[in-house]
Amino acid sequence: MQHAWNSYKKYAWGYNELCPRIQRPNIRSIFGASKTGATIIDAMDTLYIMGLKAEFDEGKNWIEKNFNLDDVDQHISVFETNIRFIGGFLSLYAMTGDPLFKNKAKYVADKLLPAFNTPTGIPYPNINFNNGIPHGTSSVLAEFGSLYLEFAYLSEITVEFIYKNVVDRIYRTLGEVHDKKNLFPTKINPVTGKWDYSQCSIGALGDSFYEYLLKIWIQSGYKDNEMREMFVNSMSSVIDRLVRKTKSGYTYISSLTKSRLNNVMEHLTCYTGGLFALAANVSINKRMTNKYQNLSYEITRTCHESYNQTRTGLGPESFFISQNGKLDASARFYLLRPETVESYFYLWRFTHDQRYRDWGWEIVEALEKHCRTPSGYAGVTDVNSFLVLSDDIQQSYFLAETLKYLYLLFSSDTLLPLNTWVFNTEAHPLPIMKKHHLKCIRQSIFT
Ligand code: DMJ
Repeated sequence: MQHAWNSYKKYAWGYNELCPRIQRPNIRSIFGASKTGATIIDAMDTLYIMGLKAEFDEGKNWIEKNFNLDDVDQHISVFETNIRFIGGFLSLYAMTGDPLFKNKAKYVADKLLPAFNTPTGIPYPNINFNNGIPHGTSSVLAEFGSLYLEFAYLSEITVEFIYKNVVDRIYRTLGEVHDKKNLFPTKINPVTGKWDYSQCSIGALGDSFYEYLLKIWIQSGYKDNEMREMFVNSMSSVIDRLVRKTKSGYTYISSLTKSRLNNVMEHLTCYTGGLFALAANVSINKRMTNKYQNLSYEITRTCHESYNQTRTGLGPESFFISQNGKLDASARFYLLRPETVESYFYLWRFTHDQRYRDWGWEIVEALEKHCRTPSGYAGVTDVNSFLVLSDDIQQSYFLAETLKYLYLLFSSDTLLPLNTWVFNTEAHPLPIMKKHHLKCIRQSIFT
């Protein structure tokens, strides 16, 4: 963490991300070339839990004096801004109680509010912070479905209902435009409410929507029964339609294109090992606990195998395991992604089976060997290559998620216990509500 942070500080301080090899800011970051400090904000809660006080103070000082979105004159993702900036600030507020972070979270959320001004309440995918004009014709399930945890908590701490109201509206609309029996398509037009039925996925474009159904129920103090129902129904469809086993005995989760199964599993889908483990552990549906538990072991084993069989020991972006048990990597790059280690973390917490720490340590070694550069960390272009080439990007989520989950994997369970905290999809922990303070109860989703 110190190597990643110090390198970013030396070569890209204030910019969004670092290119460690050329020792320059990543001007092609999803947040653009401006100095909006995505790496600082994403990394701060990791620094905090690691007790890196000097680095934390540097970050806080930058946030206090320099953080500003007003001049960003380009289309920026509503979702990414929410999970990394708002999620990061809210976690910091929850852990430190410092009002600076609450105010910054509110400032960013206010920048996003114009995006919700659609006939359906489903937000536009992008917004220009400089002029407040939203943009885009197609909204992605994983994106508009991963706003609730942050907006609900923001309403809680500011006692301003607007944030929770806009995200409640999304789920009311979903109740109207979906039959609640089937999987959700991954795209919808936010103006007309018409779905684009071509793809269903619990990986890319769908992933954190499903993750948030479970976590919204947890965040509500296990009270939000509509979210529970949506999660349980969705998981039945996922199990029926997307979960398969290879002839060699590896369970994997695929996606559908025009109702046809794509027989690959994505790295992004590897978070589902942790998702099913969490669902089983909080007993969201007692009848399914064993099933969820088994799936969590099986999927995590498959994802481990996707790392285990490559030359670098890093997992490919997408893969299949063939009849004879051999890994076939269909997209061979590795982007410093966290999903597999995220699953190891949950499985470790729930089982204390040493194998998950051993598997996590294998990742640490592979990262040190193939991703570490003299000035930070970067992904690799081919996990199977003899000559490993770097993609030269130190993703901000590497500090927010990959390093945090690795650290937690080797820490005591009393650090961020799972009966007190729920992690957003960028690994920023938010408190589980002990009781609902809010008077603005959502009208029923299922009318
Ligand atoms: C992260 O930004 C989040 O975990 C998101 O939900 C999915 N993709 C990246 C990491 O791979």
